[in-house]
Amino acid sequence: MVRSRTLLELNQQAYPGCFLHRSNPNDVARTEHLTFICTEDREDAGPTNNWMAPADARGRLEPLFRGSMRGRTMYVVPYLMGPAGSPFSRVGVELTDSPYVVASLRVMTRMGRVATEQLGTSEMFAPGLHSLGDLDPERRFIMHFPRERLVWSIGSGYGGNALLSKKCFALRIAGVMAREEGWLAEHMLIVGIEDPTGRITYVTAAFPSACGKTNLAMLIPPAAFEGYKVWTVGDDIAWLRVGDDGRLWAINPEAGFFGVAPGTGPKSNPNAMATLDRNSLLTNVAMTPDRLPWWEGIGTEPPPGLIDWQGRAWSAKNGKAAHPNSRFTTPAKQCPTISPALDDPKGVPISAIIFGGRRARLTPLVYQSRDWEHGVFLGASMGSETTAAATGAVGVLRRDPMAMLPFCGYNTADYFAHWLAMGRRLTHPPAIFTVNWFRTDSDGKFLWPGFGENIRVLDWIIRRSRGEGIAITTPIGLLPAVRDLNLEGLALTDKTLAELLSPDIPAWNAELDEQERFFKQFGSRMPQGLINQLSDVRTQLNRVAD
Ligand code: TSX
Ligand code: MN
Repeated sequence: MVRSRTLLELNQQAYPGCFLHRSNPNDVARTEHLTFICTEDREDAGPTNNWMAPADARGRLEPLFRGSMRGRTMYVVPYLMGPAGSPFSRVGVELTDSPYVVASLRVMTRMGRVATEQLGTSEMFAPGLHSLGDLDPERRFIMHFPRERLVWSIGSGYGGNALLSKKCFALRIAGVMAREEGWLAEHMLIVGIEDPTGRITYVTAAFPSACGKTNLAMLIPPAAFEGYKVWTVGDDIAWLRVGDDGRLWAINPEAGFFGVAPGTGPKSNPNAMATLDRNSLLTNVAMTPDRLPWWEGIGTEPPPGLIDWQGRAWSAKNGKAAHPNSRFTTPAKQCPTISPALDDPKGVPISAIIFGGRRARLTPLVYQSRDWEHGVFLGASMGSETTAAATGAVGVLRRDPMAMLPFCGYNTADYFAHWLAMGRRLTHPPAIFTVNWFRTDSDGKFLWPGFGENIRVLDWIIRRSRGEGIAITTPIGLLPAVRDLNLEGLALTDKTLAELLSPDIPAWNAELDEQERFFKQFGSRMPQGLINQLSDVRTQLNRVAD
């Protein structure tokens, strides 16, 4: 790859085993409009997915695949999702003509013999076919055939379009398998939070993109929280099942992190910086004359002679030096806070599930659901404001249930029903919470310091999940008593705290209208339980208002 300039060697003294990859400039992000769920019945894909009949999809792609690998090497990549020897792990096989994809899968999955040994004589693997094709967006498709557990992807070499283990298999296809087999494949980080008594409480958290999921997964508590430590189990995907003990158990099916580089630096995420400085791929970042990787937010000023992500000399008038969706691909086991449980075949027991979003107004810093069904409602009605990192308008509210909108491989209403059914099997369900690190004041300034200080919120969450801590019942859910949040060492005024912790009740009715509109698109497939949750909140709100 170095010889063919698919990879450029980075400075091997400072970044041993690290290489830069520059993708085609028209191929820098997942392409949701070219991503399809191919089921016989359109309703099984649902209104939030692109749909194509399986025969039509095959007919469209067969001519594109025919001869597409001619003159290239085809790699056959068996990989294991989940710890070796775990009954909850699954095998995939990707055929690809991209050596960059192979190298990425080597970091992101457990590749090779460990996978074929786990498979044994079974034929239960998820097949994936991938070709770069000609990289023309007009001939780019990512097709999912849930019935055959099959993915066909052509025309893109990028991340979630091409590493079929990740979004295609571990979320969309595994989600279909999970529904049939009674488990969940979720877009969630997993962390263990150790408190000063040495007890570790595991939580999962679902956030849409641009909310700092990887940063939260690698959080370092501030000085006031001596004795607390966050153990990183995963930053993107959780496979969840009901254990024999009636609790929810999680594994991270991945073995690496595919994180957004810009904004990652020694202040925002020192653990990520210490992870990615060896044996890592950097995609579409800038490079200094010393061949060091560079991106906006890495903590240094852009040095003279900087080369941008497209290999051009950079100057301030060129805009960003690194692509906003530039990435690091780095082994999880190099993370200083990696949890030994990453390789535990039984996974970790989950005490709390967190749903988060980016909301400048309205939603409080944190609140707890009344019960599982109300918690599923909180997940299903999630919304987040768009940032410059995504395409389209900035600051627009986008509904993103459980942060799964682009990753649910079947009808999202059926997915909600599956969440409700899972709850009925959990005799010890995790407590469910909503968080919002992004509340702003009238001047647009962030009210909450975020980052490491979020441990203060996590501390309340883990105490609540044990049945401790103090909450105030409100129409929207259970809010923390201000005196029950450990705010030692933080200089927040009473006014700021009140603003952070109070729901905007008058505005909440409009929010419910929006949520209702979102639910209505699913018609009669929408579970009645969630419709009831919505009207319960409305009734309680208006009782308070009266
Ligand atoms: O990742 C973030 N987290 C979670 C960290 C564990 N970000 C970055 C989001 C983009 C990916 C945050 N940004 C967080 C946060 O908690 N909070 C904010 C908003 C914010 C930004 C800058 C400051 C404070 C809050 N700076 C100062 O207060 C100096
Ligand atoms: Mn993700």
